[in-house]
Amino acid sequence: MARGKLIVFEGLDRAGKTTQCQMLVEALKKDGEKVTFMRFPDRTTPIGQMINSYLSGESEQEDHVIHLLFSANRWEAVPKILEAINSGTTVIIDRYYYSGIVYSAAKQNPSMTLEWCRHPDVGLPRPDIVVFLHISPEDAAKRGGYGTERYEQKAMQDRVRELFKEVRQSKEGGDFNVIDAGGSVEEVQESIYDLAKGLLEDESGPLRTVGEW
Ligand code: 2DT
Repeated sequence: MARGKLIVFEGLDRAGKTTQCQMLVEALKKDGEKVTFMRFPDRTTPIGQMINSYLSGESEQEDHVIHLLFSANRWEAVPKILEAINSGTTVIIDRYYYSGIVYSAAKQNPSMTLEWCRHPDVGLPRPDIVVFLHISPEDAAKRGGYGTERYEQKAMQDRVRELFKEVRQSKEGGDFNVIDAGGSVEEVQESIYDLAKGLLEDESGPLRTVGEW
């Protein structure tokens, strides 16, 4: 039996990640594919509840601590991810460690470079592809204001945009497939669906792990 694939969605707020992710899951299920959906942060676990309380502003955490909690929230899901993939189920994830490193580095804490932020995630399952939904600042603005959670402010989002660019230019940039998210929901979905179908048809080697930069 072929292993399942690991597909991650990333992008800025307002790019339509969650909608597109869920549409892809439904479309692939309709085709009879075995797929499962996950998202990070997973706010349902005890660690996830601490993250949720931080994001909503109910609690404070030191910058490094919250960074490590986000990473721990991924590590605690690894057995589930591997089990699915090994049993032939494709795992589709809304945000992963790329969000983890860029949002933390965007805080501009002097000891939290992209490289430092990336360390705790080294060894995680590495996605077969990253679907990066690209949206211009103008189009993002047209889609309405930001929400009320921590990080949902323009200055932070501008830094996140720049840092995502750096990640896409790094050694693992080849994993990224940049999709223009400025079109209609249906147009964007069509490009993503084609990309995912191509991947599912591909023979693939063993699942890789996230390596050092
Ligand atoms: P959602 O709006 O998608 O629930 O994201 N974030 C996310 C981090 O700072 N570090 C991480 O590791 C992850 C996965 C991005 C909530 C916010 O959490 C940020 C937005």
